[in-house]
Amino acid sequence: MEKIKIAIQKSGRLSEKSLDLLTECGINVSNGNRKLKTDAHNFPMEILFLRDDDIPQYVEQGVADIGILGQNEVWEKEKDVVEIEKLGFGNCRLSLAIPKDEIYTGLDYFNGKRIATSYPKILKKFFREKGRDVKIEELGGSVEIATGIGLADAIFDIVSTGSTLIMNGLKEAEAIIKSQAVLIGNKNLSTAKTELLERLLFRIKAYKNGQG
Ligand code: PRT
Ligand code: ZN
Repeated sequence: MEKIKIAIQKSGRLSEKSLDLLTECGINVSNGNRKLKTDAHNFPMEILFLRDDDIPQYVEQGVADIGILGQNEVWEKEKDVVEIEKLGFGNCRLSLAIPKDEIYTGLDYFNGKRIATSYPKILKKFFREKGRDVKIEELGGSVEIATGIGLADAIFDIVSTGSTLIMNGLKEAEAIIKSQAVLIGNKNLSTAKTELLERLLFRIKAYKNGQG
């Protein structure tokens, strides 16, 4: 029988909750030693454990049929995939933050400033739409230290509680966009896989309704 291949984050903030969601959908996954992939016991599904950054590309290429990841990664990667369903966990926002002693004067503050981020495409698009000129410094991680070491004047990063900003002497200037975990899918699924996706979605929606 055909199986639907789902990509979830191997280890990180969304891993546990992605597996929990499958469990809540009545799909049993044993993942003792975090292999690259494993089969579900009681649903025609194969689970691939990947870095979240790679999931959009794999789903676009059809290496995975569907995937669970943060919308922020979907937007940044700009791959040709469909957003199927919001999942209600992994909530956060993408915000511009500046050194705490600076006086924030609105978006004009950022004119000509250097902004460090791991989300250059989202940021570039934002400032293009707002008609402001900024210099974007792309960083793979530890964006919150960029102002402290003199690499940038501001940062654009994921915020949830805000404590990382405070710890690094920063304050939130603008929350640009909200993000949460979503289910994405390949655009050309076979009929059999589409039916499996429908069965999964039915269970996800039932679970979300139960959650209120
Ligand atoms: O290894 P891999 O590439 O798979 O993982 P990753 O390190 O890229 O991602 P990971 O596990 O950190 O996050 C996965 C997804 O969780 C993100 O893409 C977001 O969609 C979502 N998410 C939700 C968060 C947060 N909340 C969050 N707080 N991702 C990151 N953070 C970080 C943020 O970057 C900052 O450093 O936590 C810090 C801020 O948290 P507060 O609470 O101090 O504001
Ligand atoms: Zn990542």
